[in-house]
Amino acid sequence: MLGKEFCWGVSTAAYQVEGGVNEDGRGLSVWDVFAARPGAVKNGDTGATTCDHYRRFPEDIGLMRGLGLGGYRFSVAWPRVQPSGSGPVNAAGLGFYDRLVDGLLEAGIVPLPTLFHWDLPQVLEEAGGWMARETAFRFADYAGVVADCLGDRVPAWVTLNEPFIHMVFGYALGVHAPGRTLMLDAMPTAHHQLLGHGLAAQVLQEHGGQVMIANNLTPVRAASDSDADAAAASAYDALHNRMFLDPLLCGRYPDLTAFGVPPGLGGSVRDGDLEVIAGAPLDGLGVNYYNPTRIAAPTAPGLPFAEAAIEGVPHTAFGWPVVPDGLRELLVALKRDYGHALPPVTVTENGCSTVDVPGEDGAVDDAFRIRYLADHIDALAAAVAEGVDVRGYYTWSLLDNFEWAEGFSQRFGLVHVDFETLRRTPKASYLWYRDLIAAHRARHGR
Ligand code: IFM
Repeated sequence: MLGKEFCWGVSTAAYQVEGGVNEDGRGLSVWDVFAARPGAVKNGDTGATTCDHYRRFPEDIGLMRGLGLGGYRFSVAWPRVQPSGSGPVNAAGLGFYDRLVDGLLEAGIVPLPTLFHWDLPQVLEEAGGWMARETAFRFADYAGVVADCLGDRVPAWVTLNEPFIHMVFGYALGVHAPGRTLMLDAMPTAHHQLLGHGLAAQVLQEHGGQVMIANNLTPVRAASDSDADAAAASAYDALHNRMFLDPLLCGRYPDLTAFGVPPGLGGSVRDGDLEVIAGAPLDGLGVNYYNPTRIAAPTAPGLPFAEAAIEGVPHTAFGWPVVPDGLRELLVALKRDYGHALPPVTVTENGCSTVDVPGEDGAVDDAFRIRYLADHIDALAAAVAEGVDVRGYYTWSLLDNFEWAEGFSQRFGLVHVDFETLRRTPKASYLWYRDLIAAHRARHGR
């Protein structure tokens, strides 16, 4: 049974929903530059307008109020606040988040801002991006600027969103901004993001805020009982999960020698860094869960693992396997592996893309999403019954939005967005989530 204070929320991110990229002195982000590259994003889509949340946020808060939400996780666009990534603060850009936070509080919704959801100011990318150690210090300065403005009304912050995905897609493979293809040489971006987290966490905690980080985590399953598959699965787990949890929760990096990475991540870890990363203890761990990963031994030289398909389960429109029990498995394993070092957990993202087309009556019947959400929430409740301290569940996402390299082709929202007219239409899943939240509240007399 989920407790009285359990927080039901939705998540979004700035570049995916805001639009308004030229409004009020916002600087360029790496995503503006990347999306302008021919072929980088499906159909040449960009986040220039997307859902126009920048202007339509009062309507979107109305939709959230209609859901009876406890929390809204959004991200702050660093280039709106500091167009050059450091130095002068853009009061008009910061003013948007000031109004957003006030609007949320008026609607009885707790704001949960993420400070970095992949839209680095382009000026910082030109100085090395997250490959440069300096970026960690600029991030902490920026966190202080935002906390000075919003800290009186924001009880908790998420520093980074999915540093693993940002490292791999943005810097190793180049399929996300900034589009660099460094492969294993991208490892320093993991350390610099985590160092930035640690430095920012100190600043945020000095402002009286609680600190979380949102990691994309996956339970890793070996494709067979063979020793080779087990070793490959363990290597993948070290890269995807433990590289971003062990430093935060235990103050050390896992063994990455299977990747040819010497201790100290190729020289990027300096004396004292791990104390900074683990030194401002997390008040909560954000878990973004979408699916488990099945791993086999490599079949070609290069990486020490190969990804294997998960068959016999439904798949989302994106082709991601739907395995709700993977969420229970993941949460229970976190408690088993990290014990008392594990802070309370919040599921900061979970959701699916489906092909959602309004019917003749305008309604969007996304039964697949309802089943997906219901089954994952059941899995979460099962983990709680097994003793995991889970404080909230934020579904991805409130609105259909700009899905990075997939542009507008993947719809994750509880609310359908017509990207021509920007008209919002609550889907069947919106009504279902509203009723779920109302029933939970009624059970707890709230
Ligand atoms: O849209 C993304 C989000 O930005 C980060 N987590 C996964 C979501 C779905 O791909």
